[in-house]
Amino acid sequence: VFSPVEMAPRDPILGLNEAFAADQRAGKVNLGVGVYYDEAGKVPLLRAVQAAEEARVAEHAPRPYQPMEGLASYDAAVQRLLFGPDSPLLDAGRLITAQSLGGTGALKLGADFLQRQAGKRMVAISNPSWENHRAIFEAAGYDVVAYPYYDPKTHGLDLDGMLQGLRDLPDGTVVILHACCHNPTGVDIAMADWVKVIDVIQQKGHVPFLDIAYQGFGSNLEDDAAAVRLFAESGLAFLVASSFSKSFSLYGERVGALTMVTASQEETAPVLSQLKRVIRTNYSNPPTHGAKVVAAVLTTPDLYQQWEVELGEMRDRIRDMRSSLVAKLAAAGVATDMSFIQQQRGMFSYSGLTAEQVARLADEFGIYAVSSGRICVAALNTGNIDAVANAMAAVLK
Ligand code: PLP
Ligand code: TYF
Repeated sequence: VFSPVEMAPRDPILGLNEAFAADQRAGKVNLGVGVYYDEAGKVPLLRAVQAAEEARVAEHAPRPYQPMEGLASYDAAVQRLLFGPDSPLLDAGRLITAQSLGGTGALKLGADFLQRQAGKRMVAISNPSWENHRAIFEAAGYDVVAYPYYDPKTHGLDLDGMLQGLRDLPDGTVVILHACCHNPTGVDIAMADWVKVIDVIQQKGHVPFLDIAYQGFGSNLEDDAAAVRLFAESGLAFLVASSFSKSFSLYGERVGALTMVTASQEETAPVLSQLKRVIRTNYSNPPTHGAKVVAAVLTTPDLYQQWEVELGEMRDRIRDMRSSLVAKLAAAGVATDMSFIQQQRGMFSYSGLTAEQVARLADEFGIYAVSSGRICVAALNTGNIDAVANAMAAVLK
């Protein structure tokens, strides 16, 4: 049974962890995987999370199965975070939220649901996008196409290309959109331009599927949800995949959610029943711990405030690293204007390094980045940034 099995290709991002681990050099730096590290180079345990966990452990609560759609208080809190506490959608009977295994799990639930229940076979992702978008939807049986997004000449958004690309897709295509802090480019869509994107999507009957994995890493929790809220105001039916891996630094607990906004109250019960079927036939019901912790933080004012402060600290540290990197690259003799790194948002920078330059960074300096040139700015700290800037300068010359 196993003899015909061939080696699968490595994940282009997670595969870097193995190469990094095998590197014996003391000064090695991993700018590959999108994880927030603190100034000490550690994955932080947020104080708000720790407080919620301590309270939870002290409860010595039993561990029954959860409902298929997960913890109700968590699902409701996710909706408030996405749409805002005053959103009319919260009471409109048009929202379905299911706790998921991270943002990845939310995308997979949505992919399976749309295929089985809406007959969807085509999905469009941005060019470029998070590599796993393509992989998840291909594995779910979709044809994956790309719409223009990033313009390497301006290091910015190719808005006209994007709008035309969306117009050129067959009507009713599922369109994956990064709600904020685009992975991998760090280039976001301005609010005035989101209006144009929504307009085309509406005209074409496309199915918007928003991916929000970095809420709080761009400007703040509210502003980073602005695109989601614009879609909410449009009256369209759409889907949202939330991930709390980064914003709560809870990567391994797999905390995410799929939210579906139906077009009318009548649609909600059948959609929920079919979503539960997708869940039941995949993993039955989700784990308890991460959702309990996140729900406690989101629903306890003190902890929420604490969390917002900690998110702000992470965001500010990344911003400091961006300006510092730009300054250090210039000081190291890089003649081209690298200030775009400072304009980009979220954890990543599309540095403009070529695959060859990225390979040299790893070979000659033990500095690992994604071959697309994406670097995780959140992995920089005052201890490694000089080495990174000097190495980047060396390969850019
Ligand atoms: N979507 C995007 C754009 C991401 O960058 C990530 C990163 O991990 C995810 C989804 C998946 O999140 P999770 O780790 O919670 O599955
Ligand atoms: O883009 C990243 O680095 C993160 C982490 O298959 C990640 O989103 C990377 C690859 C992958 C799963 C998560």
